[in-house]
Amino acid sequence: MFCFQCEQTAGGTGCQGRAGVCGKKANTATLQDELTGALIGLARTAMNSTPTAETHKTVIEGLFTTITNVSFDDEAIECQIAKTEAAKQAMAPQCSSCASKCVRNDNYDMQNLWTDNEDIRSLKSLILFGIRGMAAYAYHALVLGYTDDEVNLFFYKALAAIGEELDADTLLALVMETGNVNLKCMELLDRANTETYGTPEPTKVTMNIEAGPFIVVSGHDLYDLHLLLEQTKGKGINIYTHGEMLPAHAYPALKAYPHLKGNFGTAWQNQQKEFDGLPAPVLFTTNCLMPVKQSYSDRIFTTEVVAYPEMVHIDEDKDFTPVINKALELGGYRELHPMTGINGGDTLTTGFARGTVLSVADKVIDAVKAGAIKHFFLVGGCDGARPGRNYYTDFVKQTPKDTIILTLACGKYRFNDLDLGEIGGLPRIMDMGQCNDAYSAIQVAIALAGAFECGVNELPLTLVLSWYEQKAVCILLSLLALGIKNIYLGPTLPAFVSPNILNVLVEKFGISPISTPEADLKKILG
Ligand code: FSO
Ligand code: SF4
Repeated sequence: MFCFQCEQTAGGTGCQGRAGVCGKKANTATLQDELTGALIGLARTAMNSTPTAETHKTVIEGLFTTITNVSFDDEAIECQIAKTEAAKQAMAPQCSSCASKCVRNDNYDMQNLWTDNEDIRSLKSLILFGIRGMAAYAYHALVLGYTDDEVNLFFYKALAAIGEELDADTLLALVMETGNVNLKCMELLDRANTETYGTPEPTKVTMNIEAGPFIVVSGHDLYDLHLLLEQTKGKGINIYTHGEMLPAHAYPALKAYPHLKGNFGTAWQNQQKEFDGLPAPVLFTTNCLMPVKQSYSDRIFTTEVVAYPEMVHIDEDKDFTPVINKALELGGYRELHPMTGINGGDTLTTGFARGTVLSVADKVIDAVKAGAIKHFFLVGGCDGARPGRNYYTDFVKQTPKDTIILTLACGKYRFNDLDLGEIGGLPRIMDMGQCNDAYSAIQVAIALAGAFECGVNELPLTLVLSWYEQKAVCILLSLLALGIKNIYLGPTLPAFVSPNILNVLVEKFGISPISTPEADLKKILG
C-alpha cells in the first residue's frame, strides 16, 4: 500500500506495508486506489457523454468513501467500485463489447500517480485530496436536496486531469480552480443547512450527560441528526452530539428538539478512550471513525459511506431502530455523569456563524475603530493525536485580551472549554461551526474588508490553521484561491507537497509553518 493523504502519515512521508497509521489495512488501501482509478475511468467517459444526477451521486459517494477515517470496510468499497463500473456502463454501453478498444474510457492505475515525478504527483495530490474533501460537502448538501452542476461537473474534470499527462502550470491552475469550486460547494452546503434548519444562534452546550438512555451522534451530517431526533421523539432517549456535530445545537430547527441535550466528549482522536465503557450507542455519519475497540464494538453504528467491518450499517432507508434499541438496552448512566473539555470547562458555546457575526458587524467595526479589538485570529481546522497540537491551546491562551479568536472544525476542542472573557459583550472565542463553515469565516472577512475599505490581507486578521485530513485540503485551496496570504499552517506540512511546490506556495501566498506560540504571536502582532 501507499498512502500519504493525511497529516499523521507514517514518518511524515507515507504509510506503507501492512497498515496505515489510521488503521487502514493494505488491502483496503489497494481497493481505495482501485475505486479512485475507476472514478477516473468514469470521469473520462463522462467528459464525452451526459452524466446524470445518479452519475454525480456515484462520483460524490466514491470520493467521500476514500477520505481518511471514513471506510475501513473492503466489502463496502468493492460495492462502490461495482456501482462506479455500472455508472460507466450506463453512459457508454458499447464500451464493454467494443472490438477495437480506444482505451479512452479506461480506468486508471493509481501506481502511475504514486510513482510520478514528485512535483506532478504533488499537484495532482492537491487536486485529488481537495476533491475528496469537497465531495463530502457536496454529499451533505445533496441529502438536503441541494446540488450544483458547476460543482458536479468539476469532479469529472479534476478526476480526468489526474489521469492525463499535464504540465505543472496547467495543474497549478487546476489546483486553484479546485479551491474556487470548493468555495461554491461550501456556499451550497451553507445554503442547504441554513435554509433547512435556520440561521445558527449563539448557544451554550453542556458536556454533562443526564441519567437515562442516550445516543451519541458523531460526524458532520445534520440531516442524519435530524432524522434521528425525529425517530427518538417521545421515546425517553436523549441525544448528544460528538466531535464535528457540536454546531448542530445552534440551528433553530434542531435545537427545538428538547431531547437534543448536550455534547459528549472532545475531539475525534480521543474516542477510543472516551467510548470505552460507554453505556450508549454511537452513530457515525462521517469521519472521523477510528479502529473500533472490543470494549465498545457492540455499540458503534455507521451510516452514509462510513463503514467498518462487522458494525451495523444503517442504509439509505434511514431506519435507526437498531441504534434506538441499543440505547434502550444499555440504559445510559444511572445518574448525572459530569464530563469536561481538555482544559476542565464543562460548557461549550457555538453558533457564531456569519448570520450572528454579521448581525453585530457595526459593534465589531466600532470596537476595532475604538481600539478595543486590536486583532482577529482564525484558529481553526482539524484536531489530531500529535503532541505538537498543544500549540493551538497555548496560542489561544497567550493571545492578548484585546483580540478575538474565531474558530471552526474539530481543532477547537483544544480550547473551546476556556472562558477568555468578552469584549463589548462579544465572547473572545467565537465558534463559527464545522469545517465547512469556513465559508462563514470567509464571508465575515469579506464584509469586514468592505467596511474598512481594504483588502482581506490588509485586515488585522491572521489565520492559524491546523490540518489533518482532506477537507482541510480543499478549504486551504479555497483560501489560497481567494488570494489570502500569510496563513500559518501546522502541526506539520503535508507530506504530499514537494519542496518545489512548497516554494511556490510560500512565494505566492506567504504560507508559514507554525513555530512556537510566542514567536508566531510576536511576528503577527509586531
Ligand atoms: Fe475534524 Fe475529522 Fe471537520 Fe475533518 S472531525 S478532522 S477537517 O473530519 O472534517 O474537522
Ligand atoms: Fe496513512 Fe493517513 Fe493514509 Fe491512513 S489516511 S493510510 S494514516 S496517510
